[in-house]
Amino acid sequence: MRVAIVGATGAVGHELMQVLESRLKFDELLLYASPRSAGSRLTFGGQELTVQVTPEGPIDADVILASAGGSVSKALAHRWIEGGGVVIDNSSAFRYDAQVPLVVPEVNGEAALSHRGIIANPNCTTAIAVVAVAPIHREYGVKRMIVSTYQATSGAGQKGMDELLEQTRVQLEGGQATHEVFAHPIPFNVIPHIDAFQDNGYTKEEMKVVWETHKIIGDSSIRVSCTAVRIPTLRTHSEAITLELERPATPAQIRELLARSAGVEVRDDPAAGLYPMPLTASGKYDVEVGRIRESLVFDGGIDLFVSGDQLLKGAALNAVQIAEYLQEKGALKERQRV
Ligand code: A2P
Ligand code: 11C
Repeated sequence: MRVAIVGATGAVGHELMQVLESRLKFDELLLYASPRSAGSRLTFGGQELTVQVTPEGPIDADVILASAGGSVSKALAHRWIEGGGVVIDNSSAFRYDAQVPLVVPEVNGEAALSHRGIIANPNCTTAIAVVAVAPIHREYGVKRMIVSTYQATSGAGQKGMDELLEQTRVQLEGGQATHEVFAHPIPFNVIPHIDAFQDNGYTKEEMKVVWETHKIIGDSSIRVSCTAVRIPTLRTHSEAITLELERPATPAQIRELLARSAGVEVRDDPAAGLYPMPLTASGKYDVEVGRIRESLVFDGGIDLFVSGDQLLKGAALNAVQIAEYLQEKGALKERQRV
């Protein structure tokens, strides 16, 4: 089996290589990026591989993990799969296309089997939320879901992390922090503005949480509202989530349910200082869930807090899990050499 990464030099590309090394069984890796990086060398499994310019035609690989942005995927993904490979796309280019499955393997893995060459990897904020919320929905029926996010700078890629580090240094040295990636200077700030504002006053990031939660969980009757906020951390998105439920649940029942749910680590002992945080969730495959308590607003409802490494479960890990799922189910097509 041959795997290709498009966007190999980016923040998610870097994580894809780490996750691939530790998980998927395959024989050969192809690395692609923009012409800026062509010829540069990256190490994988002790070997140096050369980054090539992303093809504008078929890619000779069984699985193509794409993370080079929506415009690149939109323009080229249909060409890449002409050789019979499947694209697992980390951008938002195809997520809302009815023909394209949007997959979090713990929640709706079987949806991946109906792909027609392209499978979408969800928005990171949504992926992290549904790992915790989907088991609760299955057992207790979620009626309403209110989400407030605390999103790391790496959500905006390597350049987001670079801006946080550089501008923090500028500010600590007495200078005036500037901004290019974010809407305002990010050091010592929080910014309630991720992606473009829509006509309804919500941002696109916030609406992605609504649209994608519906598509992944497969129930568009859930009322979802989100406020998405950028904070000055490097990685891992956190989210405060309030749920109104069809059937009342106690915090103990939710703790017990989540403790046996795939992809979740219950970290919930506030008296001992144990709750989800970027500090502990970064680098982990599981999403940390804690602060599980009775809602004071919805009778029988639940409040909780999650922290999930959005470069992993929100991006690279989820994409590799989809590839693993296809491999396990024998759902990868016989590749035609191109
Ligand atoms: P490059 O490093 O050559 O610019 P991030 O999300 O961290 O910003 O990374 C984006 C990734 O997408 C990088 O690997 C980047 O390559 C790649 N990329 C950006 N634009 C293009 C393009 N037009 N064609 C192919 N790859 C691209
Ligand atoms: C952020 N969640 O933190 C965004 C990045 O839909 O794949 C991911 C955007 C997406 O900025």
